[in-house]
Parts: sequence; structure tokens; C-alpha cells
Amino acid sequence: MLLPVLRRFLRPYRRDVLIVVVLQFVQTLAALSLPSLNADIINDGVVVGDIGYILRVGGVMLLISGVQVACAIGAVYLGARAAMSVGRDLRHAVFSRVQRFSVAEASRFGAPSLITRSTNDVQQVQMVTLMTFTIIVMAPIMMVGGVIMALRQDVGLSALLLVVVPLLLGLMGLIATRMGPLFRLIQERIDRINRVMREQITGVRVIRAFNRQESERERFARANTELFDTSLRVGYFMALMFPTVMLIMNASSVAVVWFGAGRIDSGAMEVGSLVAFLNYLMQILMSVLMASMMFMLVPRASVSAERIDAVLATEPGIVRPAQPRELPAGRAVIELDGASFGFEGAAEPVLHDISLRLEPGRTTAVIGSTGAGKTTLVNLLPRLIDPTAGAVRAAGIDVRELDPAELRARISLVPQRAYLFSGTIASTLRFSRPEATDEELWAALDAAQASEFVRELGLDARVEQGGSNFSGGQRQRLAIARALLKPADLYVFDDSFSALDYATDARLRAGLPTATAGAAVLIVAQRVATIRDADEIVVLDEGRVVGRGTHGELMASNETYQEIVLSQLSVQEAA
Ligand code: M5T
Ligand code: MG
Repeated sequence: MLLPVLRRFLRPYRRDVLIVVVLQFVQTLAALSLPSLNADIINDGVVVGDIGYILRVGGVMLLISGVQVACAIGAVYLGARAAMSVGRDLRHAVFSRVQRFSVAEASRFGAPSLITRSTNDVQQVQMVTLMTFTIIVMAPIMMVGGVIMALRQDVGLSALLLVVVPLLLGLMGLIATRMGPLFRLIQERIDRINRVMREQITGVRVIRAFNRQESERERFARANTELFDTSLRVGYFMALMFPTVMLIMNASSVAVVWFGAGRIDSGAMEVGSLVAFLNYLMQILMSVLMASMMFMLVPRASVSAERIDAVLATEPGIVRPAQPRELPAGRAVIELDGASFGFEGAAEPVLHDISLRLEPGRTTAVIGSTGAGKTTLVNLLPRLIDPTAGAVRAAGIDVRELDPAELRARISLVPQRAYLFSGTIASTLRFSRPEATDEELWAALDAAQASEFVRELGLDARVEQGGSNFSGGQRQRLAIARALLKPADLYVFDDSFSALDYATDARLRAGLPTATAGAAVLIVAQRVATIRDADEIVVLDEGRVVGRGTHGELMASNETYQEIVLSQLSVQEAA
């Protein structure tokens, strides 16, 4: 998986990559030529006592070293730049893909894994890219070149290479194959650490309330220990590898000197050649070592590339059609037409054959017990999910034929879990309409019954991530103000008044027709008082519409509605 990903993401930088390859090539050739020159100095300069020759060849060696250094600097600079760019582009690709995901795809991966994939996994690929630039070019040239040069120095001694190189290669191969599976495990365990960590942070209040610190600590400790164990096993192999390589290198140096000494003694070889041969041997073994490092890093990066590619290859379930139709100007009527919806893999659909017309100027309410499917119904409207049967229409057009952005521009939603983005009160409100003036902010806050507490804090008061530094009711009202700030054809309130007291709830709803400027309004609630004045009330039970009408009509005829009303009346009376 690594290659296709790299091929795709390195393409914009292929000029840099080409230059890196050339620079590495030159650098390696330079490195290969130095020991031979050194041998010449010894054989023809030092042994004979020719100072001039030593200075001349020494000068050439200095020059070549200079070239080598310059090439190395250039290669590292360009290589690092290209590798980091690949990292940046990968992160960008993952992020923008995830942004296009609908709820279904995002939950298939889960937030912690998506975060690991866009950070740690990208880093693995980035690192291997950088290594590749050096090793892939250098190792083969060095190995082949080294062998040729060694042969030129002394054919007899080169027989040693036939023993040492296969030995080292075999050993490295053995270790590398053992390490591959461990790397996949490491990535999965980092996922787990992320998940536990996230849950602890977001659920800190629940954990404290139930005194679960101890068991949570254990849960984290377990995940942490597992990562530690796997990393340690990788570490053992690494620890084993370096001494082994060193042993082989040094043992073979001893062998070279041993046999070389004999050959020099018998006059078959010169001293300089022995020194050069030793140098070439080191270069060859270094290149074998580097190549095997590659074999070790590549499996890990492949696992990461696979995980990244899985995200990039996932097609969002909800996409913009190739030729979207235009919504006509003016207020659009949005309707559900026999819409059903079932979650992936669930046996029973959550919504059955729902029809609903949301017209300008009318307030529609949906009431039903927990789990009845109210939020699922709401999610169909701005096309956060697509119905499994039936259709959602805006101005008579199936929403699947529209640009989702255009559809969503016409709908303003207060989600059940009022999520506020971090920043100031003003910035979190302007999330729905960046160009809103302060006056408009205050008008929306007034309508949302929030101006009182915001006036005390000021529009520049801090909002923590998610709005966690506000009370549930304050957060709901800020979310309502944010939704009212956006001009829309349809305003949807998903259980948005539940944290408000009765009086505030009533005041807020009384102001809604003005605040929404006569748009269609859909109120989802469990509390009868919140919806009794609606033009039409839809009673939802286990995903089916079991009644519709006004409060009076439903009171007279609908059993489910009566039950709901009675249960709430008795609660009130008892209080
Ligand atoms: C309706 C099921 C859930 C419930 C039904 C989000 C989600 C829900 N469900 C899944 O199986 N998978 C999911 O990812 O769908 O859920 P709802 O529409 O959220 O219910 P509601 O809004 O009427 O409930 P509430 O509590 O907000 O009043 O059976 O198990
Ligand atoms: Mg809900």
C-alpha cells in the first residue's frame, strides 16, 4: 500500500525527488572513490616517500569530499522538504475527506482512530519517505560499487564477501520478518490509548460522580502497558540487531586484516590496498545495514499507509450530484415523503414511512418518547443522512438532486446536543453567519432569551470547546441564538427547550414567529407544554406516525398522545 500512496503524493514533488536522486548518486560515487585514492597515496606516496604525490592526490581527495558534502546537504534539504510536504498533503487529504464523511462513515472509523491516522500514521509514512530518499539510492550503488572497487583492490580477499554479505542479509531478513506484525499491533494500540484518553477527558464528570477513577486508571494502565509491551518487543529486536551487525563487521575486519597480512607478506598485495579494502568492506556492510533498516521501517509505514488509504478510499455516503439542480428563489417547502430509515446492520428500521410537510409560517411539532426516532427524522432534513426508502424533498425536488450546501443554507438547525465551538460568545454565534453585526447578535440573543446572562458576561466572554463552561440551559439558548441568526426557510429545534424552565420556554416560543420571520418551524420535544400551540402535532412511536392533528384533536382521539399528556400532568400535579 505504501507505493501507490507515495506515488500519488510524491507526484507534485517529482522534480525535487529527481534532483535528490542525482545528488545522492554523485555523493555515493564520491564516497566510493575516496578509499582508492587513499590506497594510491599509501602505495605510491607514503611507501615511496613522494611528498608531491601525497599533496596532489590529497588535494583531489579534499575536493571530492567537498563535492560529497555539498551533495549531501542538498539532498537532505530537498529530501526533507519533499517528505514533509508529503506529510502535510496527506494530513490535508485525510482531513478534507473526513469533512465530507457523513455520520455513518465517520463512526465506522471512530474519532480516535481518525486522529491517529492523520497524525501518527502520516508521520510514519513521512519518515520512511525521508529515509527512502537516502537509502534507496545510496544502498544499491554503494553495495555494487563497493564490491567492484573491492575486487579491483584485491580479488583474493573478496572471497570473504561471499561469506559476510549473505550472513548479514539473512540475519537482517530474519529480524525484519519478525518485526513486521509487531508494527501493526503498535498502531492499533496507539488507537486504543487515544480512545481511552478521549473518553476519560470528555467523561471526566461521570467518572468522578460514580467514583470510577480507579477502574478508569486501570483501563488506561492496561492500554498503556500493552503499547509498552509491544514497543519493548520491537526494542529487543532492535537491541539484538545492532550488536550483531557490529560483531559481523568487526569479525570480518579481523578476517580481512588476518588474511591480508598473509598476502602482503607473500607480496601478493600492497599495504594501501588492504586499507582500501577495509574501507570498502565497511561501506558494503553499511549499505546492507541500511537496506535492512528499510526492510524494517517499510512494513510499519505500509501498515500506516494502508490505514491512511482506508480513509482516503472511503467514499462519503452523501455526495454532491454531478449536476445539481437549483433550488428556486423564495421559501421552499421541505417535506418527507414516505421516508424510512434504518441504521447499517440493524434489523429493524428506525423510521417507517414518514410523511411530513413543513410550510412557511406554520409550526409543526414532533412528540414521542425517547428512542422514538425524532432525532433521526431531524437528521434527514438537512441531508445528514439519506432515507433508505421514500424521499426528502425541498420545493418539490428530491434533495439528492441538490447541492447539499445549498439545501443546508436553507435550513437552520439547533441540534439536540448543543455543541458550541471554542472562542468567544460572539464568534460562536457568528459560526452560522460570519457577517452578522453586533445588533443582529443581540436580537438573536433576545429572541433566544439569552441576552440577560450574556449582557453580564459580554459578547467577548470565553467559550470553551463544546461550550463546557456554560450551564445546559445557557448552552441551549446560545445554540438557539446561533440558529436564529441564520436566515432560513426552515428552523428545526431538536429537543432544544428541554433545559429551559416553563416560563422561559413559553416566552421563547412566543417570540419565534417574529424571530424566524415567518419561516417554517419544526419543534421536536418530549414536553407537551412546549408543543401544544403547534399548528400540527405529529405523534411518533417506535418510528411510526401514530397520530397527527392539533392538541385538541389529538387529546380527543389519540391514545398515545393522551398517555403522554396524562403522564406529564401527573408529574406536574404531584410536584
Ligand atoms: C432512534 C437507534 C436508537 C433509537 C433509534 C443515533 C443512533 C440511533 N440508533 C441507532 O441504532 N444507531 C445510532 O447511531 O435509533 O434514535 P433517535 O432518533 O436518536 O431517538 P430520539 O431522538 O427520538 O430520542 P431522544 O432520546 O432524543 O428523545 O432506538 O437506538
Ligand atoms: Mg433525539
